[in-house]
Amino acid sequence: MRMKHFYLFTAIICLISSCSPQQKTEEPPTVDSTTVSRDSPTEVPAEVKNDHQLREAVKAHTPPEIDGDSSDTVWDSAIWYPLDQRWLGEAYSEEDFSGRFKVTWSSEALYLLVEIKDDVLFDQYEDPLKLWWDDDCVEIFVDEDNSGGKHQYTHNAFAYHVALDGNVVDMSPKGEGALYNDHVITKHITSGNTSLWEHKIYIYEDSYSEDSSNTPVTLQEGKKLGFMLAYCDNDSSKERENFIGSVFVPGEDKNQGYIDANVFGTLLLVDQ
Ligand SMILES: [Ca+2]
Ligand SMILES: [Ca+2]
Ligand SMILES: [Ca+2]
Ligand SMILES: [Ca+2]
Repeated sequence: MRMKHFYLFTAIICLISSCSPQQKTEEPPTVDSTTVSRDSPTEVPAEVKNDHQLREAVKAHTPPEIDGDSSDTVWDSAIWYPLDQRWLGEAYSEEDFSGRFKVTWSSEALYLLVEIKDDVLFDQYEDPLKLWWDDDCVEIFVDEDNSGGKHQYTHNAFAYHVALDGNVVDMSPKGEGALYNDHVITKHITSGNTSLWEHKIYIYEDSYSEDSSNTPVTLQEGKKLGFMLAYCDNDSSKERENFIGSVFVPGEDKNQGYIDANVFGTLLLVDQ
């Protein structure tokens, strides 16, 4: 009887121990595959833009006058968005830089009010096409169809650098800087350390060509634009000291906006 019990006991132990490892080997792959499909960004095709930082821009029934004065009625009702994401440079003080902006639109264009507090305004290169990103400038990123994707040497998206002297520069498909002064009407007024910039931005499709005449798109309610804003702050250095944007950029290298429109936020045009 004792031996019988022993065999029965041994058989039960064997059964438990032979089942148990099987369960363990089956479970991990199931967990792993779930984890990969849910969390791995490499699973998402690069050309599909994720609508992160989806914000609404409310239509202006009376567009603002571009004069560097924010007393226009439409600005009263628009909300401030922060310009506070450090993309390049060391940590900075409030006195060194702080910024915020408002946005609105009409069928004709997008409008921006940008308030920048910068202790030193610096324009070291008179030539607007020389190292334009190393002078103090407002940088406006626009992707007309919110497609995302690479745009450095194409017009899939634009990165307009608006300089203190009013010149508007972006990298052209020729791989060199070009003036796009008729794309962005700009005016700013500086009082003490605070500059108030107003911009009217005409929106062009990716079919834009330097070699032909181009018509800006007519904006409509419900349209989504890829959009973000930045400021290049230089106070007297050879190269810009800080680059501060309106969108959180994941990863180590946050200076991605001039290459990749996937990092742009998304602006939804609404009419209230
Ligand atoms: Ca105004
Ligand atoms: Ca500064
Ligand atoms: Ca595009
Ligand atoms: Ca500066």
